[in-house]
Amino acid sequence: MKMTKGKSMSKKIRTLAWAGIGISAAVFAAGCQKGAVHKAAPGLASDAAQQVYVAPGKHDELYGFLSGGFSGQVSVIGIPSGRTLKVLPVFSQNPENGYGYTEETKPMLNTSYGFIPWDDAHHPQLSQTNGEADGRWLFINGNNTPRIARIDLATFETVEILEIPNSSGNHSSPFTTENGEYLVAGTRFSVPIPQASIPIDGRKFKAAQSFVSVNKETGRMAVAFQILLPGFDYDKSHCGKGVSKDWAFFSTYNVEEAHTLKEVNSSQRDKDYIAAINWKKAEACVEQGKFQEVPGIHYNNHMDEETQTGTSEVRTTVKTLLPSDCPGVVYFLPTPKSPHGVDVDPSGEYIVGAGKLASLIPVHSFSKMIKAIEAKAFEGDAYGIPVLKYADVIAGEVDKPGLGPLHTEFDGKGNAYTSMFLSSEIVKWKLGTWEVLDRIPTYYSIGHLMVPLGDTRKPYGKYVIALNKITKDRYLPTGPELTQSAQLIDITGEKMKLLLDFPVIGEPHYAQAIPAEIIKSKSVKMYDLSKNHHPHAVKSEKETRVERKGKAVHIYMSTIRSHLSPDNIEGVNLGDTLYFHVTNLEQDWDVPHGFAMMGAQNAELLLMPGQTRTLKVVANRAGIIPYYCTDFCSALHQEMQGYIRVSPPGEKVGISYSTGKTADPDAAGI
Ligand code: RUQ
Ligand code: CUA
Repeated sequence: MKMTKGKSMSKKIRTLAWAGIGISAAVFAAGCQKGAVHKAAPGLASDAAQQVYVAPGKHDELYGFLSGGFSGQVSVIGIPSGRTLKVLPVFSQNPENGYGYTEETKPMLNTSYGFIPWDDAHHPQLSQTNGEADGRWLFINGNNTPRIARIDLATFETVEILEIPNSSGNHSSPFTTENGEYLVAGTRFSVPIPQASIPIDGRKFKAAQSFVSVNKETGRMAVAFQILLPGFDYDKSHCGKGVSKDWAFFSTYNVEEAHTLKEVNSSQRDKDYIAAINWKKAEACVEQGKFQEVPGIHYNNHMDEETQTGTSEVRTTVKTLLPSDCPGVVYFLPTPKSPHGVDVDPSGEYIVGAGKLASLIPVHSFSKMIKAIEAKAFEGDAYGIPVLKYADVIAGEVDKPGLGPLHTEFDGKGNAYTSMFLSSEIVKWKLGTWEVLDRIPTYYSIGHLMVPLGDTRKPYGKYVIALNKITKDRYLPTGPELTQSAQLIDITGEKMKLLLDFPVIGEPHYAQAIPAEIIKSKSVKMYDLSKNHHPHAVKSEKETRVERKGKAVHIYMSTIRSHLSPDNIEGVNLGDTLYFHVTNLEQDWDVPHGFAMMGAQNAELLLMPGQTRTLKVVANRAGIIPYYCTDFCSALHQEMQGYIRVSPPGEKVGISYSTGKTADPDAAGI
């Protein structure tokens, strides 16, 4: 959680200071004071209210997608208002609509570890074509049980989840190549590959960095290949663009390979690396058969559009490429002090490292890197991987930017914005001259920041959003646990201007945003009932029925304003398993119905028009059990209900029920 994170970071700095490594106690104290509670919000623009005010009935300018962090979900907000529009269930079960509880959606959460109903979701990434966001899909990583999810931006639903084999902490993920060929997915932890029970000294650990292919038409993902790198820790990644579009960059820390007291032992050297991977070359080597097929069990779960049902496919191996079998595929760029973020500017020439513990921001030059590679000017190698010379590849350094740089975004006008966790601010600096142009405090302890489209070739450089780790006094107190906080900042002028604070859900790490126009008109309003090929769908009330199959009772139910059909079901026995296959027959926008049964052991169903979902319930109490619609759908919503008679052992009652007449929704709906 945020407090713990803040605390552990402070502890790390203090420990380092005592160990005499780079950062003094005075600096720690300064960071600490900054992190403390500020009084007002200095620098609030006088016209801020006008800039964020979206009049009732008016739409926001941009969609924002915030990762939920430990909530496992994604929230959709409007920018500039900061209003929450929707929470999209991704890795966590969501009782509100039954995601992860229904028979159709449960398969989405299958993994090789079993059914995992939660994850830690960090980095949303919009799909790109030619380096620009195309508004088709949003990808996001599951950090804990390595997975990548794909959300369809027409329906805003999670339609695919791919498990990443042989990865341990899918953190530097999922970042797209500029034409969407691959998502890169780096592992945070190194482990034995293949997994084995061996002493934890790290010497035999390896890191599998994955390249996930994305089908251009369907979006379907697959682990194309993995590259096996030395057993360091890997933090973030980003793909190149423009001149560097064939490359991907991963930050590393703990090149010391320490596996105890990491906060001290992994920070002994003054430089770690950024790994530069030539994915085009890797792809060619794989095509030439230079890979090994190694064990790597992983699930690929997909929501079928026609049947509206999720299925899991299991794959057992993965293609693995050893750098030694593909010379030139990877190089290390020395980068000061445990780099966290690695961000590529819109031209693709500059690669910005952000050493969490460094007192400068190093910017590498892609063209200098290529020159140094061609000249074979290496300072040595690490496990056979050539290490370039810092002086050869560095384009420039931003001097004294602040403390604790984490992430950098770009405005497309030649400026970069870096978040400073310890000094709790955003620092604006100039690409090419490296001079600091402006700084603005954030409340408090910023992690990621996001300029809409700020990691594409065409940033929408109007705002930057600060995603802060500590909230303290910014809102009314809500007991020990506080919401996390975001801040909207205007970056159109010379000086950054604070416009708005808004609370967020979970812990947004990274975020993405896209002009509303790109997505809005494609938004699906309902599912077409005539195209619903769910095996248990009903197309009209005439088809609604109850069927017994041994100890299972299948209830084919429909919802339409304002009744559930069938209702008054008899002939269910104690201990029977009930399958409520419920179809919402409505064909009108924004007319969902809900379904809940007293004592159901899972959640409700929330059915969109034209959708079928199945709730599996064990009849575990004899008597008369009510069920009803949970969504206030019409003036007669409260009439949408029914009963199930559950017979105790020994009572013999045959299946019976009553079905509704086909109602005219337009006549009934109010
Ligand atoms: S990471 S700030 Cu995944 Cu930087 Cu969170
Ligand atoms: Cu349907 Cu309330």
